[in-house]
Order: sequence, then C-alpha cells, then structure tokens
Amino acid sequence: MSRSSVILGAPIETGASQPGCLMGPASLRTAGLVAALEALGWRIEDRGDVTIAPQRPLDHPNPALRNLAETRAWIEALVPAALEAARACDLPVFIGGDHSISAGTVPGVARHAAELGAPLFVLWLDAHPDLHSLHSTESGNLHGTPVAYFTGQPGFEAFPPLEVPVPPQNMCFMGIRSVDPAERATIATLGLEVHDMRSIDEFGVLVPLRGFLERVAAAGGRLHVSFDVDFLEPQIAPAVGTTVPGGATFREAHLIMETLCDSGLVTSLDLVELNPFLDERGRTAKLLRDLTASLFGRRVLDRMTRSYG
Ligand code: 6HN
Ligand code: MN
Ligand code: MN
Ligand code: MN
Repeated sequence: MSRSSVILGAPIETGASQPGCLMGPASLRTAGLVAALEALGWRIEDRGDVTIAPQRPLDHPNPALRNLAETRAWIEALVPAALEAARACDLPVFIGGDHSISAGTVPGVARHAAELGAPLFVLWLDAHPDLHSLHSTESGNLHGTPVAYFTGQPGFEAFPPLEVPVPPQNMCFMGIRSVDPAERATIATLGLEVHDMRSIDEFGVLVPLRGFLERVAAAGGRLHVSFDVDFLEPQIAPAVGTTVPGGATFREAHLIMETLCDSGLVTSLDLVELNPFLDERGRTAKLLRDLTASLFGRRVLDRMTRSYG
C-alpha cells in the first residue's frame, strides 16, 4: 500500500523581519513538489493554504514585539489544521511561511502523538535555535520564538495556552551557528541536545543524527522535522532573509534526509523560511523540493537518471 501525505501551506511572513515568506507555499508548488513526491509512489493531498482574518493590534510589555495578534491567530488556525492533517495521513508536510508556523504545527502534531500514546520528538535543522520568549526577544521577530513556546517555557501568556508541550529532552538541534545570549542561557539550563556547525565540522552529520534516531526508536517515538532554509549554506540556498555563513552543504543536507528516510521514523515535516523574493531563478525552491524528495525515498541511482535545472 502506498504511503500518504497531506500538503498544507501556511503563507505567514509576520514573524520575520523581511517580507516575502508569504510566497513560500506558491514557490514550492511551482517547483513541482507534489509531482516529485507522487513520482516516488506517495498519495498526495494538497489542502491548499490556511488563512487568518485581519487582526487588531495587541499590546504587550515587550514593546519590540511585532505582529503579536497575527501570530496568535496563525497558531489558533494551524493547531487544529495540523492535527487534522496528521490524523489524515502518514506524513503531513507544512509549507511556510516563516518559522513562526512551527508554533502551530508542532503543538498540532504533538496532540496527535498524544492521541496515539506516543512521545513526540523534534529535529530542528536551523542556523538558529529559535528559543526566545516573548520577553527576551530583542528583534521582536516572532519566528525566533517557536521552540521556547512549544516546549512549554515561561513567558508565553500572550500566546494560546499549550495543550501538549514537547519535553525539552526530546529536542535535537543541528546546524546551529547564531545564538543570542538569552537563548544560550536556555540551552544550558534545559541541557538541550545541540549539534552546532563546529560539531558537524568535527564529526559530520551522521554520528549525531544516528544517536538521536536511536533515542527516538528506543522510546517508540514519532518524529517531527523542522527544516529552516537557513540551515543550508547561503551560497546554495540564497532565498532566506536570515542567512548565516557556514551552513550545511548540499550533500550533508541530502544525507540527513536520506538517513531520516531510512529510519522510517519521520511522521511530519515543516519546510520554512523560503523567501522567493530573494531567490535566484527558483534554485532554492528546487533544492528544497529535492531535499524533501530524498526524505520521501528518492535515491541516488534514481536521481542519476534525471536532469535537474
Ligand atoms: N529563524 N535570533 C534572531 C532573532 O531575531 O531572534 C534570529 C531569529 C531567526 C529565526 O531563523 O527562524
Ligand atoms: Mn497519522
Ligand atoms: Mn528558524
Ligand atoms: Mn533560522
């Protein structure tokens, strides 16, 4: 029996400083994401994009916060949509939109994991840990806050109440290379599993990834993967507003996706921070499509028979 995926777009750009992520879902569809996954034998249901109504501004003690009301509304819309998508298929794909979508998608799939009686683990592939609270963020950009929110950290009174938090010990971060002081303190206090780029330089991506996957398998866990475009080296993935030099290479990223595929553990995926306004002839969207195809089972021998623009 073929496996199934629901595709759900979340055209959010209110969590980022630069506009453009709004076009992320359209760009990935234009790059042929659905056809690429169908070609691998998956049944795909594209549910289109989630929307929110216009919002009135909300006050907050942190005057830096930008678009708090919109982010709240997106979380309220995305939690039930992500829960429904997870119930309906084997591996939903949530297309952002900036990384604030994960403040809705992860709590949504966490509720589904709780229904099934399984623990949820999260692999965070990103240059940044996105661990700010609403009080600690200095930029005020809410895409820097989802991990602190969905792991149940304090300082989120202004966000919707969280039903099923992800235990901090179920997190694994890879590719990290830009950490703010408040985030550094949270990483130390919570003892989070963080594989920064220095550690990837020393040990590669496979050793830490396999260690984490063994933990997930031993716990009988489900695994959500959150893929921020800025995880990648900006020279191969320019379409993101928060580039940090020294990111993952083409092969490191594919090897992660191939290894995740082999594990059979992945139960949901975010593709976030794609800003098509900053792309070069769609190359970042095509790379993201191909990385997703690797996670869905595309193999090197298969890839060698094709040519990709
Ligand atoms: N992302 N730590 C920085 C901030 O503004 O809080 C960058 C956040 C980036 C968020 O990449 O999803
Ligand atoms: Mn399911
Ligand atoms: Mn991020
Ligand atoms: Mn990032």
